[in-house]
Amino acid sequence: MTPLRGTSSPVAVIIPALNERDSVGMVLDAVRSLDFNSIPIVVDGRSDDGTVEIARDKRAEVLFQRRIGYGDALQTCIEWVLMKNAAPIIAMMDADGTYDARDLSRLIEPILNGRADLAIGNRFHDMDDGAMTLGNKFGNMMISRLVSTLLRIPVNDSQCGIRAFRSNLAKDFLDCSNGMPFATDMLTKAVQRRARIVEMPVRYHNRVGTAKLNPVIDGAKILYTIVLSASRARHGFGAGSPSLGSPTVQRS
Ligand SMILES: Nc1nc2c(ncn2[C@@H]2O[C@H](COP(=O)(O)OP(=O)(O)OP(=O)(O)O)[C@@H](O)[C@H]2O)c(=O)[nH]1
Ligand SMILES: [Mg+2]
Repeated sequence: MTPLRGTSSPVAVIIPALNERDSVGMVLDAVRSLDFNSIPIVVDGRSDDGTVEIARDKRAEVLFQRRIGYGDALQTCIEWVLMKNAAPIIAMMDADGTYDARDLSRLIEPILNGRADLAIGNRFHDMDDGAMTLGNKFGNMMISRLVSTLLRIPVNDSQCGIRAFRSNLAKDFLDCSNGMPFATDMLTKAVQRRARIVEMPVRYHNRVGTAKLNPVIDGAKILYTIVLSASRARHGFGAGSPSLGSPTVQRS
């Protein structure tokens, strides 16, 4: 892998967490052990199982989201990063132990070397047995096919939760869905900004702790969002190109 370029700034790593005490510490340790400087930020959904205390013990920034939902948590945190002007690149990954923090390096690399504005993982490349139920796998593949066709982007895993993007792009993500459809909304906004999107293979492990996602209810909401977003996107494609600077990252 090409070495990470630049020396000036860290990467903000947003970690949404809702009752993830059995995995959040491990995730933070893994982020800290990466070969670039990071600001790990746990954005909590009012956990009552000690998640926040563990995150604080690990010296992560801890934010409390304003409302409820996965998308609201991410938007709370993105707004904080932008307000603080904390990092030129923002990454995100779950607190449940499913993603491998080492894949963050792979995701930020195309952004650093100027090839992409947003990098998204593809879990179908390297998935542990049982990490995704057959139903979820099928649903994810169908949704991804739909997203990729409607938005005309080469994405095979549109709901993947490990991503990295330029902070300059992030303002557009602040009026997205508060729930799980946030993941799709982000892609729509990026396409409207004519951002360059790349997909990188990532690992996907079995979850620690209990799922917060309801495959049927959340799946239906995601589908609804796709149809809505796609029709909006078709009307918004003329919005113009982003003026995105060159981010750099501080190596530890
Ligand atoms: N702050 C916050 N975090 C949330 C919320 N809902 C889910 N999360 C976190 O967001 C991440 C993704 O949620 P998951 O329940 O793992 O959803 P998923 O990855 O689609 O589903 P699984 O395949 O079951 O893991 C996890 O780290 C959750 O703890 C929420 O409402 N608020
Ligand atoms: Mg998960």
